[in-house]
Amino acid sequence: GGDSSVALQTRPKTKRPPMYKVMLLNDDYTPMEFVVQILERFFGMNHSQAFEIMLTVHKKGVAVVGVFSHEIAETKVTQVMDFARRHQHPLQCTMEKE
Ligand code: NFA
Repeated sequence: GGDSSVALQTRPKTKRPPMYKVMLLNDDYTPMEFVVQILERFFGMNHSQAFEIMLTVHKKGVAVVGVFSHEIAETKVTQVMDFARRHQHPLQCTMEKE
């Protein structure tokens, strides 16, 4: 850093890998129970937790459904998008760095 392009290491590097929020987006067509099923199947929630998060997405438009490493987050997004497409529902799932 500075004028010399030498990094002055003032403290030990303990940087953790970035984590990614996985989010579900509301739409007008995907059945509520299908969203609940997704949250149970891919995010390990019980029915009560899943119903609560589904309602949050329904009412607020979006909700974080989990926080994962990049690789796991990508896998979750792909699993949800593939499952929704196979059932012909427009449900959208995205990820975003925390
Ligand atoms: N809004 C959808 C409905 O009324 C339910 C839904 C919830 C869809 C959460 C997507 C995400 N059928």
